[in-house]
Amino acid sequence: MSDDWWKSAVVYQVYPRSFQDSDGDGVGDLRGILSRLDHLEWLGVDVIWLSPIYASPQADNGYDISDYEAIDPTFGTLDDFDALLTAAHARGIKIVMDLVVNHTSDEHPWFLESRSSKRSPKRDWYWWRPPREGFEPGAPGAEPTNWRAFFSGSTWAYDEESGEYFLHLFHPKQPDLNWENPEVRQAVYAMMNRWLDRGVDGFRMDVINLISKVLPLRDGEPLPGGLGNGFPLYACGPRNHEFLQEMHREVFAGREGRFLTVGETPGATVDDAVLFTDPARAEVDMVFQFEHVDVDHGPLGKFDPQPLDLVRLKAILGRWQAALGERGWNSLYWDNHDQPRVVSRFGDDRDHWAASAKALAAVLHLMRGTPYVYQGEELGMTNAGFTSIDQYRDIESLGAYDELRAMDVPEQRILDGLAAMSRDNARTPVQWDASPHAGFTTGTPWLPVTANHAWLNAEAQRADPDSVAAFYRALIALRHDEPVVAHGTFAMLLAEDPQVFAYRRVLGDAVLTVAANLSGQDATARVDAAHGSLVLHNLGADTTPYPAGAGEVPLGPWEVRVYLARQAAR
Ligand code: ISL
Repeated sequence: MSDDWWKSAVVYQVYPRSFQDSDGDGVGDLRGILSRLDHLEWLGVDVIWLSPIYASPQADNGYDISDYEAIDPTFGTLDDFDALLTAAHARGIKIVMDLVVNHTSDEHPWFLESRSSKRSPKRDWYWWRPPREGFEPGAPGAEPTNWRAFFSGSTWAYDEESGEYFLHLFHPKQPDLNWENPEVRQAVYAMMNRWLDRGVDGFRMDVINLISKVLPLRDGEPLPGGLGNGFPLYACGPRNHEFLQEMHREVFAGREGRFLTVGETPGATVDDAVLFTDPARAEVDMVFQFEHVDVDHGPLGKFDPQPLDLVRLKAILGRWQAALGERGWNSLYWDNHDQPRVVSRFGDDRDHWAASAKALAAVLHLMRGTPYVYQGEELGMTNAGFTSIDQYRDIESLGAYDELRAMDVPEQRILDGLAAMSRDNARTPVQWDASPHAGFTTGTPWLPVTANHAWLNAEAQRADPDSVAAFYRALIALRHDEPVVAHGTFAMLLAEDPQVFAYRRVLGDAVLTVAANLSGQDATARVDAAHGSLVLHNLGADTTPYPAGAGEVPLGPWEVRVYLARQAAR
């Protein structure tokens, strides 16, 4: 297996809470995942990325960790984990763990110790600061900087005991670790090493571009509402690359195994990503960029979504394709546990549900990079359809609701924004079958199962060769069988076309042409001729070789055609 085996791999993200429950408590667990490995093997994925299963108060569904080396009882035991790892490996599937080390839970012993006294040896493991000069401790405006937290409010929480504030870029239950302190870094590396010794195959690193803050901490540009934008002062900060190179040396460098590392890097530019992923720099294999999933955010932010501008989306993805590939590497994703369902967001989940799910899958998977499938995406699962605030569980959604209400945004507008964009859209239980709770649990699911599971479910789709799931399976097989998919060059075609997403991949004598109509109206893709066979198609059984006419591919609503030709190397 070569060092860059992950270039031809497909990763499947499991969000354990919503994947499969085995004990009837309504929350998914490790034994549940074990019982569904058949599905993942059938799909053909190479790697599972497991969202956090560590001990956690679950304020942010496990992204608030109180013990990095224990399994949360909700999900099972270390024995259950080992059994899952062994069973996955036996099927040739690797497991990549979520690594959440920008912050811990406020219930982590490190933080409890840090909080216990100003003289605690771990005081400096977190970011403690006195109130702003001239302000009474705890008084409005006394926060050490004006930064706005990701999930609403200030990034600073006041601790009455010591009269100081601690930093939390996310929720107050997620205090930021101080990566300037070498003991913190060594503790993280030691923990990572123990997981690798246990047999895991790598890490997905949560917000790993936020770990280095600009010193001294200072105010950001003012935002409407009184707080400020600290983002430029902690995203891709001054020591970010140094820390990742150190991590690589301390954790991965001496090991024999073949790992996958992917850094989650909100706000990273293409130039940042090249630095993070250039193999010569030994940082991470790839990063999750956000430009393409922020494309529809409106003036009020994420919960103010705008119609998709396809030309803009293609320009963003094309730019990432051009910059990463020879040097550095892309990850490819539409969905994860923080994003709404792509078929509801960029597709058409009413009139062209299956076709649009497949067309979006094809344009994503056949670009250059490593594709990620988020659980249920392979079934074309849709947004949750919640209409009232009581139905939401996600702290980001609940925080945004309160904040937008306080800004006098009309309630219906907020609810529409949440219905389109809430993270809970991705978190409803996986729809395994048509039974009352979709085969997810025998109890009451922690978040309701979407009603369309009666017809939209894995059991039905695995029996149907034309299903969305069968199409994902074919895409994954194509990547495994045809090296041009993983390794070919990329050229965007028809960049200005507002309906068609088309591109060409070339490797040696193989030429792969992808033409997709991402609209509900007929379209024509004028892509220059390269004779070949139709290897994937999402509508009916047409196998017309390309081109049908002179370099013109007629495309019905949401139709995608993928042609593979062999020709003399260019
Ligand atoms: O989902 C988001 C808000 O729109 C993102 O800003 C998200 O918070 C950001 O991508 C970081 O996400 C990761 O870290 C968070 C956690 O809540 C997310 O689930 C995780 O993916 C804090 O650990």
